[in-house]
Amino acid sequence: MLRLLTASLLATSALAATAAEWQNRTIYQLVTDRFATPDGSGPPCDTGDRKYCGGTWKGIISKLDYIHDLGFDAVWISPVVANLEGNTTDGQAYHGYWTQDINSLNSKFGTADDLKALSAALHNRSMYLMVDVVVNHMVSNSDPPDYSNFTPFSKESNFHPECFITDYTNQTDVEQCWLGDKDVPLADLNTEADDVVSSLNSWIKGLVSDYAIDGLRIDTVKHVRKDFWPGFVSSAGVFTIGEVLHEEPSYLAPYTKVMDSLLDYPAWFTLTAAFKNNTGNLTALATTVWQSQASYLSGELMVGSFLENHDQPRFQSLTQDSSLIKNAMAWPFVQDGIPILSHSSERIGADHHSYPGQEQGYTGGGDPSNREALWYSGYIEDKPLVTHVKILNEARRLAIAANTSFLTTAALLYAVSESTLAVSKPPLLALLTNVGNISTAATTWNVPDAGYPANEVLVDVLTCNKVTADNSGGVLVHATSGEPQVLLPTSALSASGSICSNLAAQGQSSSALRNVVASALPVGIAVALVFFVSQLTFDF
Ligand code: ABC
Ligand code: CA
Repeated sequence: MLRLLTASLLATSALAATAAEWQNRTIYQLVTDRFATPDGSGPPCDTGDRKYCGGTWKGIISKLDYIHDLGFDAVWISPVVANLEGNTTDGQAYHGYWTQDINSLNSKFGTADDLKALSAALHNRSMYLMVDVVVNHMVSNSDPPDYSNFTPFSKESNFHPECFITDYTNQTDVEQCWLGDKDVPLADLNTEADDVVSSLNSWIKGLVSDYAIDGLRIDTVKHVRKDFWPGFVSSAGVFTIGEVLHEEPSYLAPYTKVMDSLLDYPAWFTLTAAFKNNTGNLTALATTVWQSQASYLSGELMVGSFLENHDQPRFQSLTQDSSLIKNAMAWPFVQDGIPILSHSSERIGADHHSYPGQEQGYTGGGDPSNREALWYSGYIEDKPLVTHVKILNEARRLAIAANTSFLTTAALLYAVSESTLAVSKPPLLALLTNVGNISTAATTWNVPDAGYPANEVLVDVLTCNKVTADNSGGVLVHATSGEPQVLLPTSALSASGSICSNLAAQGQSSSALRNVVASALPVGIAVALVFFVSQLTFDF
């Protein structure tokens, strides 16, 4: 009975709101139009056409088991509001970023009930819903825009005067001039005007509560004045992660004070450069991380870490080297911050060429060729990189369970050279290299201060090979074919888990179990509390 009540409660309310509650999660990013169709069909979808292909919220519901199987417990979906209809020189609004009416939903993706059902289906699996939102602009296919097409901002005075951004070093330009071009202008909202601000704030409050949204990904954050954000974020009342597309940690740092989290773009730039070939520089990645750890409000602990997204060329378009790919894919899962995997990441695998028409997608560069329909993949899980992702998710979960301060302790970066890097987040030690899979050079990670108990038995969870710490707890490991290693003590493994479970240390399983129970407890209490409060509200 209690179980039933709890389940129905979860179905109708947001599970969680705060940054702390998002921190132990991993996020699966999908492009709603390209993820799954409601009837399971696989219509043709040529990314180059830039047209709607048929993915919907109902489609996402039908494939939640797939996302859950991969080990993710949060899903970031495309913007949900009504967009510009019809064709433009840049195609259709299939990505959802071309807002016309913030008070209506994008009917191409489904109905209000469908979106509520998606939210409920996620909550029933104890997963979170993250919705992408845009407040910087409304989008038109004429210049000047026909402002009467916009809701509720139907007056020219709701917008900054038209000027396209030309100088990205001029912050006033970046904030008050327009993105896009004369063919598809992104009319820049006057976010200095009080009426615009209050409309946006009450809109976001309503959206979050109507659809029981657990968190927001906020678009184009650097294009709106910084002091707009605290009011918006507090109106939203849930976790917020912002997009500030810039290479420099020093540019992002002030934005870490106005919302919970930022996408870790600076590290993405150096991550990509570090692993795209064997002449990349891992020291540069470490330097970016050190700068971010030193200058962001919560260091790197609250960033959203990613290798791919819908705006950037897929990593596999830069290299086909399986070791480089595995190293780069490991990064978001082994560092500080919240791992995010874009739905394009897991599709590569030895068998991808068996899907007709996929060639372009698998080597695709940037927008729009990085936005392929996932239905071409058949959602097959038996692929090397799908397994890689599952293990990385599980390893992170085990590390969190084994160390209550895992999420609040900054990673230490060791053994840094141009070709090697060790990332220590006890009890996890990740060993990365960019020498590549044809490397015959002797590559060694030497981490004398890894901090393990003397002679602790560790396991590389990617291979289940054992590694033993030396008598001062240090680790010295040789790479094989440029593969990464992700080490955990056998005591952190779970005998009933899915990775290297036969190596789970005997006699340690009860302590591991205790930790799991301890970390599950607050969730139980929270659920009970929410239930209690909702009963109160109901009664009065
Ligand atoms: C459409 C077409 C594209 C075409 C483009 C011009 O127009 O589809 O083929 O190339 C949405 C759609 C896009 C669409 C745009 C515009 O709208 O998804 O397909 O492109 O109509 C966010 C979202 C993004 C979304 C929007 C708009 C914003 O994630 O999906 O796009 O709501 C800027 C913004 C950033 C934005 C991005 C697309 O544009 O800041 O928020 N993303 C420099 C600037 C960046 C700028 C970037 C653009 O160029 O500094 O601010 O991003 O490419 C480094 C430098 C960086 C530099 C990069 C490119 O290189 O250090 O500074 O970034 O070396
Ligand atoms: Ca703006």
